[in-house]
This record gives sequence, C-alpha cells and structure tokens, in this order.
Amino acid sequence: MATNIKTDFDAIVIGTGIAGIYMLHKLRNELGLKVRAFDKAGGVGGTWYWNQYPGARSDTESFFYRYSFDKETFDGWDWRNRYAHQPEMRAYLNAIVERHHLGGDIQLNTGIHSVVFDDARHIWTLTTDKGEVFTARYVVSAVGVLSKTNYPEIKGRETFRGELVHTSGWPADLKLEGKRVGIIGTGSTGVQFICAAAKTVKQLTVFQRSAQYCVPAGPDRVSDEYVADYKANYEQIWDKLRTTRIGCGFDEGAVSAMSVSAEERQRVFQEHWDIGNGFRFMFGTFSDIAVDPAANDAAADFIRAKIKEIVKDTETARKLTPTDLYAKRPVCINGYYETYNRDNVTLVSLKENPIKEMTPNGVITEDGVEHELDVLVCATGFECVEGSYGQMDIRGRRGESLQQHWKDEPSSYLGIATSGFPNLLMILGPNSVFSNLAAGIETQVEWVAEMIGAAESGSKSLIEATRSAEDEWTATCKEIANYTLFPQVKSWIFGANIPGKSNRVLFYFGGLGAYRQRLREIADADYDGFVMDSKPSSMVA
Ligand code: NA7
Repeated sequence: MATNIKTDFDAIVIGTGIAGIYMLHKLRNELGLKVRAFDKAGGVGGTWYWNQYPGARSDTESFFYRYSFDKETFDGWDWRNRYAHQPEMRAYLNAIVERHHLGGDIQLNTGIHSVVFDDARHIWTLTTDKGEVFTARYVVSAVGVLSKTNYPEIKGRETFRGELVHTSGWPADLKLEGKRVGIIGTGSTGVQFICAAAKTVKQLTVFQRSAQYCVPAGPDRVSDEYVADYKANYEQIWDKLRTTRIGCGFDEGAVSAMSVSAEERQRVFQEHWDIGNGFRFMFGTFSDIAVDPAANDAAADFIRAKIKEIVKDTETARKLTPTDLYAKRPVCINGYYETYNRDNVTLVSLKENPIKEMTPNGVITEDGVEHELDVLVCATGFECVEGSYGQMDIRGRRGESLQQHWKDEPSSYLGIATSGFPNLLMILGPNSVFSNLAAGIETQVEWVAEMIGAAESGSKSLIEATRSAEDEWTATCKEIANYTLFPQVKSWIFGANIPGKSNRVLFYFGGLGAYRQRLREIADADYDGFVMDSKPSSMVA
C-alpha cells in the first residue's frame, strides 16, 4: 500500500467498454487492488452497448478486433464471422466479464459527474449522477473516443412528428420495415445502416454531405482452415500484429504505389478490392497511400472508376463520386454503391441542395422538395476525444479543470496522462495511437497496469506526466500527422466534423509497432517523462 490515507477504492475505472473491462481485470485480478468500474449504461460494452442500429458491426476484422490476452474465451466460441456484429461483440464482452468474475465490481446505470483531485491528500473524489461520493487513489478513464453524439442543427427539428434518432442511441423497439426513412451521414456508421436498412424500408432517402470512398468488406464468413491456422499460430500472429502500423492483422504494403507499373497498381488494387476491408485497401495495397498525393490519387481513381461502373444512374454516380483526398478513416461495406441502384433508395447531395428545415412531415431541402419521412436517422458521428471528457467535470491540481488545461487543444503524454492531473490515467486519451482500436487499447491497458504496479511496489503515491513530456509528445504527434495526408481533409479523427472546430491533431500516426516500442523504452527508463513520487503535491514539478 503506497499511502496511509484511506480511500473507498484503490482505483476507479470510468467506462466498461473494451478498455474499462480489461483495465478492471488487470488492476483487480492481477495487481490485487480494490477497484470499482462505473458505467452510465445499463450493461457493459461501451460502443457495443450503445450502437444497436441495424447493420452495426465492427469493420476491423473480428479475429483481431478482440482481446489477445484471453485465448480461452475465443477457443470456446464458434467464431466464424469475419466481422463481429454488434450483438456478438456485446455477447463476447459479457462473456469476458463473466469468465473473469468482474460483474460484482461493476456499477451500471451510474454516470460519473465529477472527478476532483485533492492536492493535500493525493486522492481523487468522484461524484456520481446519483449523488454518491467515492474516493480513490487512481482513476482510469476508459470513456472511449466516440461517446458524445453529434446531432446536426436543423431548423424546425422539434416540429417533426416522426422519430428522430441517432445511431448511437438506437431505441430497441424501433422497427423500420415498410417505413419512409431518411438518413443523414455516410461515415462508417451511415454506410452500414444504409446497406442494411435499404433491404427492409419502404423508401430510404440518403442525405449525403460528403461523398464517401467505400470499398467492399469481402466475404462475411471465414473458412475452417482460416480458423485452424489462426488457432495453431495464435502467438506468432499476435506478436507480428503488434509490430505493424495499423494492427489489423494483415500484411501491410511495403512497396510505394508509384514505383510499380500502372498495370501492377491496378492488379493490386483489384486484388484488395476482392479481398475486402477498408484498412487493407488503404494500408495493405501500398506503403504510401496515406502519405503520397500521387499514390493517394491512384487509389482514389480506382474507387471512382468502380462507382462509375457500379452505379447505373449517371447523376447519382456523379453525386456519389468523391473528388477530395482519400484520407478519412477508411470505410468498407459490401454493396454500398450497388444500394443506390435500388428503386427505393434516393440520394440527396447536401452540398448542392442543403436541408432548409424540418417540418412535421419530414425534411424540406433548398430546392423546395419536401421529403416525407416516418423516421430520420442521424448517423452524424461524435464529438471525439474532448466530447467524451467534456461530459465530466474533471479537476486536477489547484482546481484546474481539464477543459482549461485543453483550452487550446487536447493534449497528453502518450495518450495516457496529462500534467497537473496526477494518478488520472487515460485509455485512448488525446494522441493515442491511430490503429485498430482494440489492439491500441490492449497495449495501453497493459502498460498502465504495469506502471501502476511499479508505483505500488515502489511505495509511490503519485504518477504524473511532466509538462515538458506532454508538450514534446504533442509536438511529435503533430509532426507525424503533418507528414501524412490525413490532416488535409476534415474528419472526426482531427475533430473537424464539429461545427466551429478546426483540424487539430488527436492521434499518434507513427503506427502501433513504433508506439509500443516507445512505451517499452519509457518504462525501461524508469518511466521517463513521469514523476513518480510520494512527496507532498507542492513538491512535485
Ligand atoms: P463519422 O465518420 O464522423 O461520419 C459522420 C457522417 O455524418 C459523415 O458523413 C458526415 O459528413 C456526416 N455529418 C456530420 N454532421 C453533419 C451535418 N451537420 N449535416 C450533414 N451531415 C453531417 O461518424 P460515424 O459514426 O460514421 O463513424 C465514427 C467512427 O465510428 C468510425 O470511423 C469507426 O471508427 C466507428 P462529412 O463527411 O463530415 O462531410
């Protein structure tokens, strides 16, 4: 025990998604700490609890979108879907909770309202939305990057007599069969919803702000041979994944796109189009799609040609064809462009014909057309990173709020800690690694647990990132991001999907392998960039 001050818990974990569940397991079952995890939801799962819209699934391949630490749960599962559907993901996370006996230390239906550091006693006091007060020495925030919904501002919204829903708050009893449905948004969520809903609704009107580069996801099921190989080579497969850039379990492109002939480029693009998966198409084809404008244009051209080939109506094809860089988080689903050939699907390009207002009957666009709707679905995404943290009043040393600390931009050291907020550790804080999120989460959870373990065994009561380490990490992340094409388009990964917010760096784009190596070096150098101390707060630099 590192301090004499008595607290309700050694550690409190906020959130019980992929990150929070594993963090609770590591801290409680492996370090032997007294821990409680809180979640405002009525069940565990985080993203996989909330996002219950039709078609919801992970678009990272499921054999890698899971925990690697627990092979046994996988072994006992008839895991055949190449992409885990939302109910399966939720069932999997529940099975992990059960297998590791975590349920007794999870308090559901409880949001954390405030998280306040006591400078004198080195403890955190958390208040729940029910007015309960708990103290802990450590707080691990595992609130995810995509938990604060982004609703579009539309005049007359409140007059609509139909149902207005966001995909991340899907009412379990909402049925779409035979209805007139509108959808705003064509990101990863939107394309999944569009492909699923088009098959059952009477009429689907897609309100598209930006045309989307979308590649097929590929076959839905994997073969027996695939599963057998995965099981037989489990350790090697995961060890290799941890050295890659994007951590999605495929071989990443090693050759630059423009170094090969046009025919070879076409062959490679077609091969990956047939295999399917957005990350594979962007990172598995060539090494420089996300960094070299010519390579990027070649990939974009390939997709643009597919749209022309697939979509029968030339005007619809034109509206669906993106002209900007292929540099948002890659999107994939089978049959996306084909869906627009259906008689019951209509596309409205909001850039050419914006929404004017909502009426009791639906949506009126600038051209004066009233689109009559029973349901309007907002697949308009999230206020990422800051939005998740902005839902709590977090105060560190001298009462400084996290919002004040992040007033210019959200920052952290390693995506894990921020100066002035000792013993507050984040999983997927700002400038965490841009990769398969499950693999990034596992990396951070294991590292944070190791660091807390080191502090505990060294009788330290405080872990705090230094300001200079935080500034250096922020500068590193900016430098790497600016080397890529990603900041040149507006998207959630740079926080620019929210009105009034400009692009800023929110991820480390150096790759999972490099990130893990950096974490290892820092741990080996006695947690360089952190102060681990048991002195009074005023003594900590
Ligand atoms: P995304 O990827 O942020 O997509 C949101 C979509 O909604 C995107 O097409 C936006 O257009 C559109 N959008 C957002 N606000 C508006 C307004 N006000 N009007 C019209 N259209 C709007 O969110 P997702 O939920 O699809 O995916 C988020 C992540 O979850 C995903 O990357 C995976 O990691 C899982 P835009 O392109 O910004 O013009």
